[in-house]
Amino acid sequence: MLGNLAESFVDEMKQAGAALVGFADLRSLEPRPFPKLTTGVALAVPFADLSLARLPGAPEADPAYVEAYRRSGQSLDPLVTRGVELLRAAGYAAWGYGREIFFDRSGGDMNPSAYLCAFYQHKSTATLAGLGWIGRMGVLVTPDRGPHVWLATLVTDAPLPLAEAVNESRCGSCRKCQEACPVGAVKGPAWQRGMARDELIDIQKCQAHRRERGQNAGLPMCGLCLAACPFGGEFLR
Ligand code: B12
Ligand code: SF4
Ligand code: SF4
Repeated sequence: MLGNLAESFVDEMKQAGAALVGFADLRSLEPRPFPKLTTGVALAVPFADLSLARLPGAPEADPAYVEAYRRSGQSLDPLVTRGVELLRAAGYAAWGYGREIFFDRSGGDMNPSAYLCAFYQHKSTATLAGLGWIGRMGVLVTPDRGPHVWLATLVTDAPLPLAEAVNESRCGSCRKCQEACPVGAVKGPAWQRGMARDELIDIQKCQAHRRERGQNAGLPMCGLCLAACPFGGEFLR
C-alpha cells in the first residue's frame, strides 16, 4: 500500500505525463549527487507514438522520428519541475534532473573525464526503483513499455515506499537488438547489476553509426536496437 503522499504524488506525476513512477533506495550509489537525499524517484515518459524509426533498415534516420524525439524529450523538464514543487510543498528537500535541468547547477550533465558518460545515470535510479532491467543493448527495458521511454530522476528525503531493485536481465534467450544493430555494437552478454557499460556495448561503434545515420537530420540518431525489442511493441503505432 502506498501512503497518502506517495499516492497523490504518483497520480500527479502520471497526469503530468509519466507512464511509470518508482521509488529507489539510493544508498548503494556512491557518490550521490546530494548525499543526504537517499531516495530516488525514477520517472519514465513514453516516447512519442512515432517511436524509434519504425523503418528498420533505412539508411538514414527517419526525419519524423527525429522530430518526435526532439519533441517528446521536451516533456521531461516540466515533469521534474512539477515533481520538485510537489515534494517541496509537502516540506521535503528535492532536486530534479530532466533534459536541460541537471543536478549539477553549474549547468552541465556530462562528465568530461569519461567518454560519453554523464555525472549521473537515470538508468541506475530506474533499476533501483524496480522499473526494469538493462537490455543487451545497454538501455533500460520495462516490462510494459519496453525500452520506448525517456527517463528522468528526482532525489529527495521524503518518506516514500521504496521498491525492490531489479538486479539482473529479463531478456531471456532473446537477441533481437544484437541482431538488429548494423555495426555489431551490441556485444551480447545479459546484464547483471555491477556490469560496466563496455561489457554490453561498444559505444564508439554505436556513436560513429549514430553520427553517420543522423547526418541528414543534423543530430546523431539511431535506435534500431530499441525498435527491435519485443517488449512494449503494443504501445507503438
Ligand atoms: C551519454 C548518453 C548516450 C551515449 C552513450 C550511451 C550509453 N549507453 O551510455 C550515446 C550518445 C551513444 C547515446 C545513445 C543513445 N541514447 Co543516450 N544517453 C546518454 C546519457 C546522457 C548518459 C549515459 C551515461 O552516463 N552512460 C555511461 C554509463 C556508465 O552508464 P549507463 O549505460 O547510462 O548506465 C549504466 C548504469 O546505470 C548501470 N546500472 C544500472 N543499474 C545500476 C544500479 C547501481 C547501483 C549502479 C551503481 C549502476 C547501475 O548499468 C547501466 C548500463 O551499463 C543518458 C542520460 C543520463 N544521464 O542517464 C542518455 C540516455 C541513456 N539515452 C537514451 C536514449 C534514448 C538513447 C538512444 C536510443 C538515442 C537514439 N535514438 O539514438 C541511443 C541508444 C544507444 C544505446 N544502445 O545505448 C535514454 C535511454 C532511455 C532508456 N529507456 O533507457 C537516456 C536515459 C536519456 C533519457 N533522459 O531518457 N546516449
Ligand atoms: S543505437 Fe544503433 S548503432 Fe547504437 S547499438 Fe543501437 S542499433 Fe547499434
Ligand atoms: S531486444 Fe531482446 S535482448 Fe534486446 S533488450 Fe529487448 S528483450 Fe533484451
